[in-house]
Amino acid sequence: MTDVKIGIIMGSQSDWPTMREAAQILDELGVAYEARIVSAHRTPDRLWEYGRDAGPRGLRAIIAGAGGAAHLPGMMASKTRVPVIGVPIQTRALSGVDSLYSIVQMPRGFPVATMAIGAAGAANAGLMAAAILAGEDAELGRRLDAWRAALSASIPEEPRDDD
Ligand code: RP5
Repeated sequence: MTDVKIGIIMGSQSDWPTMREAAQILDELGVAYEARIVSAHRTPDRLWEYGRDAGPRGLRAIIAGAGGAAHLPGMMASKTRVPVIGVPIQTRALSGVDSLYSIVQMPRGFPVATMAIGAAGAANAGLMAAAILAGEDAELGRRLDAWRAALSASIPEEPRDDD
């Protein structure tokens, strides 16, 4: 067992600019995580080993991003009962609708908590993972509350003419 409770996995190096948004949120909230490239199609054995070991290693949530035929989150959810948060990567060919549909339409019994397409989805995945951990970590809960309050406070009440 390690202190790392959140795994961020992605199908390709090309997913990292998006998935880094999840990592940045976890950095801001002081949550330890690991980031790994695990591809359902290109490294299936790595996927299997990661899913087999995730629970015993102490992971509490896995953020999984993939694009196109995005089978990584669903396959991971089939291999471990550690909650899987899916991030559909925006693709050039189909704008990420392919990724979204691949991730969101899981059969009954093996859920993936599917986020929005792209960067916003990755950031929200970080927040979702932190919220899961906050259930057992009151200090983290307070940091998450403060993060949310700061975001609310940053929203102006009236629009500006700055264009
Ligand atoms: C998926 O294929 C990855 O998640 C990535 O989004 C997509 C393209 O991968 P690369 O060809 O850029 O490595 O498996």
